Amino acid sequence: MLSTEILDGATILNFIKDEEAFTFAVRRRFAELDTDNDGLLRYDEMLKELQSLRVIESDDTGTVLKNDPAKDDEVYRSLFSQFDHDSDGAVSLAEYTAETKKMMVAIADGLGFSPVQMILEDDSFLKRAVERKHSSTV
Ligand SMILES: [Ca+2]
Ligand SMILES: [Ca+2]
Repeated sequence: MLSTEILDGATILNFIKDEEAFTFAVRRRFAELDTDNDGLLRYDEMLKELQSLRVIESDDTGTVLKNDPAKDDEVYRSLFSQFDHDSDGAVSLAEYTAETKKMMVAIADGLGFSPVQMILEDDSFLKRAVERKHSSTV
């Protein structure tokens, strides 16, 4: 499921700074992706995550870009190698956590203080950041 949410950099950074909430979300997502439960994410297991990262990719004006199927495989493989720090062909929980944090910070930096509309997957990290913001502002 996809939904449209308003997001700014502070929302994402606050989520990352909340070590407990962030670690919990990372572990839960990792377990969801690790379909054979061997504690490692291989390329085909990571594909779903990489696809959700592509959805939030945006140009300079903050517009969400549609995926380009022709270039997708190449892009996903290069994203995967970014996660796979030791290049052993699999992403460990430590690699996944480190890289996810880095990407969230990069996205937050890109957003700055001006909120933008983003299309988010229901189980994505950014969606959880938004949900966390809603629940903490009550
Ligand atoms: Ca696995
Ligand atoms: Ca690795």
